[in-house]
Amino acid sequence: MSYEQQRPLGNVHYDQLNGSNSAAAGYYDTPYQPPKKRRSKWILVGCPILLIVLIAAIVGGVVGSRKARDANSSSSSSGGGNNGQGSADGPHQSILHASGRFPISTDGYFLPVYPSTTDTAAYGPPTFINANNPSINWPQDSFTPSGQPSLTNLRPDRPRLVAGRYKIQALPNLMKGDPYLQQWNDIIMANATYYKDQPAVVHVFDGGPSGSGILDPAREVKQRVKHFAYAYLMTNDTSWVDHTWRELNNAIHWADDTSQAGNDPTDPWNSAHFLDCAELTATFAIAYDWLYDQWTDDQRNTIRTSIINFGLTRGAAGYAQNAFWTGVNGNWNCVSNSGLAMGCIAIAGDDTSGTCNSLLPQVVNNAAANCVRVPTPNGSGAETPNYWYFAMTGWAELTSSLQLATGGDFGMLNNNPSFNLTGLYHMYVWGMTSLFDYGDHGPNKFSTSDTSLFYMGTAYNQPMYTLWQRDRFTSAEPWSMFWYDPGVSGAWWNGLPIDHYFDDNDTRWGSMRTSWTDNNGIYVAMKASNLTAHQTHGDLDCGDFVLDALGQRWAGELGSGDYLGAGYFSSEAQNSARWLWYRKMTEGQNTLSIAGANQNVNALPTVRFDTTGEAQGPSTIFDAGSTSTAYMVADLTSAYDADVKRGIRFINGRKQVLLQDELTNVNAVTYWRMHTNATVTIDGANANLELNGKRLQVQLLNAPNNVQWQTLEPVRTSDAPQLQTGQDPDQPNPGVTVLSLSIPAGTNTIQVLFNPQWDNFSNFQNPPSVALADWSLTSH
Ligand SMILES: *[C@@H]1O[C@H](CO)[C@@H](O)[C@H](O)[C@H]1NC(C)=O
Ligand SMILES: *[C@@H]1O[C@H](CO)[C@@H](O)[C@H](O)[C@H]1NC(C)=O
Ligand SMILES: *[C@@H]1O[C@H](CO)[C@@H](O)[C@H](O)[C@H]1NC(C)=O
Ligand SMILES: *[C@@H]1O[C@H](CO)[C@@H](O)[C@H](O)[C@H]1NC(C)=O
Ligand SMILES: *[C@@H]1O[C@H](CO)[C@@H](O)[C@H](O)[C@H]1NC(C)=O
Ligand SMILES: *[C@@H]1O[C@H](CO)[C@@H](O)[C@H](O)[C@H]1NC(C)=O
Ligand SMILES: *[C@@H]1O[C@H](CO)[C@@H](O)[C@H](O)[C@H]1NC(C)=O
Ligand SMILES: *[C@@H]1O[C@H](CO)[C@@H](O)[C@H](O)[C@H]1NC(C)=O
Ligand SMILES: *[C@H]1O[C@H](CO)[C@@H](O)[C@@H](O)[C@H]1NC(C)=O
Repeated sequence: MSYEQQRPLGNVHYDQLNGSNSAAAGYYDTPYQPPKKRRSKWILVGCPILLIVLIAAIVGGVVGSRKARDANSSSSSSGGGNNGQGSADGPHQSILHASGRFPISTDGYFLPVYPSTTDTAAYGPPTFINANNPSINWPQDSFTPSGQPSLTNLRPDRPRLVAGRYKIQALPNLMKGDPYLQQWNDIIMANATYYKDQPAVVHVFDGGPSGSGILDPAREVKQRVKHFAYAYLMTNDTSWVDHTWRELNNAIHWADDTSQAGNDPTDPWNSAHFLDCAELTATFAIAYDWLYDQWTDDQRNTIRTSIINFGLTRGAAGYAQNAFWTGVNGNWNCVSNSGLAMGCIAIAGDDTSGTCNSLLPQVVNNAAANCVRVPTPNGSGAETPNYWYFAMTGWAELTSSLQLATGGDFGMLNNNPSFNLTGLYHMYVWGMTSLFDYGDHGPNKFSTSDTSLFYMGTAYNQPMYTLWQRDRFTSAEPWSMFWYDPGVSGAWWNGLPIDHYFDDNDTRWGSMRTSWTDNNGIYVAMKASNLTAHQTHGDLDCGDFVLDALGQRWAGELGSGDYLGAGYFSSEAQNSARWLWYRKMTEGQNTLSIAGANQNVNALPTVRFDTTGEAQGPSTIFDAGSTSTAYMVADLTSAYDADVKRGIRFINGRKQVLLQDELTNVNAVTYWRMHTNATVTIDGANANLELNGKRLQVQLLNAPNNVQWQTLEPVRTSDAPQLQTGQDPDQPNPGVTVLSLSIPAGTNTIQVLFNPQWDNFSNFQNPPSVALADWSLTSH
């Protein structure tokens, strides 16, 4: 039986929880939005105050770190740190202390804003991990297994999960010298204080017990318990233990009331939707392990038997039944196995049931064969950029705990030789506002983050991952405190190419930008790959692109559809109900559709990508130069069963973007569609877009007869596949306009030029007309 058939109906249903069937469904599971636009139920229900606290904390952190930097400018650098006025004079070990945090603020999308400076020394080339300075490094772990690492030979001290005692002891001192650690600690403590004052997490079935379970509440409990347990470790204040117990006790008993539909006191962690069960198993494991000495015998027994009865035996049953998640290269495998392994490691030595004797090896071997395949051979996430977060959080929790507890990684690091590339995927899939967020966005993240990059940075000796991640606001969470390597030095952008082509059949896409440090520049990304093999989280989107410029997203994605819509996850087959929803069908993407039809799910476009290959240097000011360019040309014939090619490129030294489509002997009308939040005014061949006070001119060049701009509502055309009778409706997409062209049947070339209206640049050029087959690095 395929996993599609066994799979419960989706993960989580934001809209029903939220009380509104809002278009934001796709967005509010990702926290990376400007606060005013973010509409998570979490924000709506309880968080304005927290948000203010946080913003204050972030600003405070920046100000505070600048103070620290100023205070030390004379001792550790010749000219006052790296906010643009000085340079580090000596060997690089002083840079971290001298510099404080690199970003001077965050922008409207919470992305780091770097000071404009050509002071290259400040960013300390090369990037490296300075392992020899004890004042900025973790101490050595004194535990080394005798003989081969073994799942039955665990370290003698606790914690065994994520955070070693040797790190907990070293942290207060390291924090004093590292403004990043200090700031995260402050935010974590503030968040812990906020959570403790909230009522215990409410048990709510999302879409009913037969729907998608209790994943949101499970992850909220995990988020709180992580924070509370961390707060205890940092303060020895036992009230944090009491707050932890309150949440645990709640999550043991929240299904006791059997008059509520779906409640089952013997299965309060909802093992039918196993992610919920796995996340709660991990939560209880952390509480058990991190606070081991603080529990009464009764509490410890209760936590342990809950882990066994509500978590591990359910996982063992899943294995006995070959549950779908035991065989997939997606987040389900990583999260499920991680929870089970953490549960087993936490109770090892205390477990008289013997449940883990066979379960732990099974889980670890399974993860090392399946979870590790989430990164494709070039490092892309097998599902979507947002689902990557769930898979990688599970992977990092599991792998870091294995390493800490046993001294070994059991294949989690190197069974997939491309695993070390997946941090690059995450960096390149981030544009200058937000992710190239194709496909489903996934449920709310809560305890899920991208701080796995810290763990990867250390495990694969890739300091750039650590340097990139530490400037993200998402880093203020407890795992960061132990995964982060404070010995890093330099700038992640130093030497990093601005373009990258991810050349995998399953997820083939190109990422092109003007700079790593100027969020007002241009980011353009396009994909053209296998439409299946994405765990039913993809869209029919060959040729789909996003465009950022001037700090705005001009061409964007619509996000997830209705996870509880009947058939939403039914299959990736051509006739799947999934492809009848607007947000998943071809018309809902920024690409072409021939007479409204969906693309062929068996498409496998071929792609030509090239770049002049510039890498940014250590300066935050970067101009790739007037001959710099990159392009991606995709032959989309297999997607349409018609001769269709699409190319996108920079022209004019990366100041403009050209999108060109070539349609040859196409026998029906073709719709060119782009979704935008901008206000669109049409002026002949120009569509003038305005968004948050910024402007983008979209110019139609050499238009064939009668092809002209029009604006449409973000809904399907009458030509497109229609919803079936009784099928759940589309979500509305308020604020979104479709900029569109109708291209008549026959042979046509369509050229669209994007000109961002910077204050300081107006030297736009009209490119020559060059067939896609002749595009090269010097053709324009
Ligand atoms: C600042 O410099 C002083 C003197 O060198 C040193 O003792 C102190 O630890 C430094 N503080 C930080 C935050 O680096
Ligand atoms: C908490 O207790 C541990 C163990 O006794 C000790 O090492 C640590 O310094 C204490 N931390 C604080 C903040 O008091
Ligand atoms: C990406 O995949 C292509 C095609 O399989 C391969 O040639 C290339 O070496 C890979 N790149 C990296 C960085 O692994
Ligand atoms: C990834 O690992 C492979 C094999 O160990 C190695 O050849 C490659 O250089 C690594 N790449 C990165 C970016 O670490
Ligand atoms: C990608 O697909 C093509 C066409 O089916 C095939 O020839 C090629 O071997 C595939 N590449 C990989 C790495 O699987
Ligand atoms: C124009 O100035 C802004 C702000 O100083 C800068 O971010 C941007 O890169 C500049 N644009 C161009 C095209 O030079
Ligand atoms: C596309 O994905 C499917 C799985 O859905 C796989 O069977 C097929 O081989 C893939 N195509 C290529 C060319 O890799
Ligand atoms: C509109 O803005 C929201 C919030 O920033 C974003 O998530 C979405 O992708 C945008 N939509 C489009 C079509 O650009
Ligand atoms: C405290 O910190 C976070 C994130 O870490 C920030 O996004 C806030 O959202 C706040 N919240 C959390 C995490 O709860």
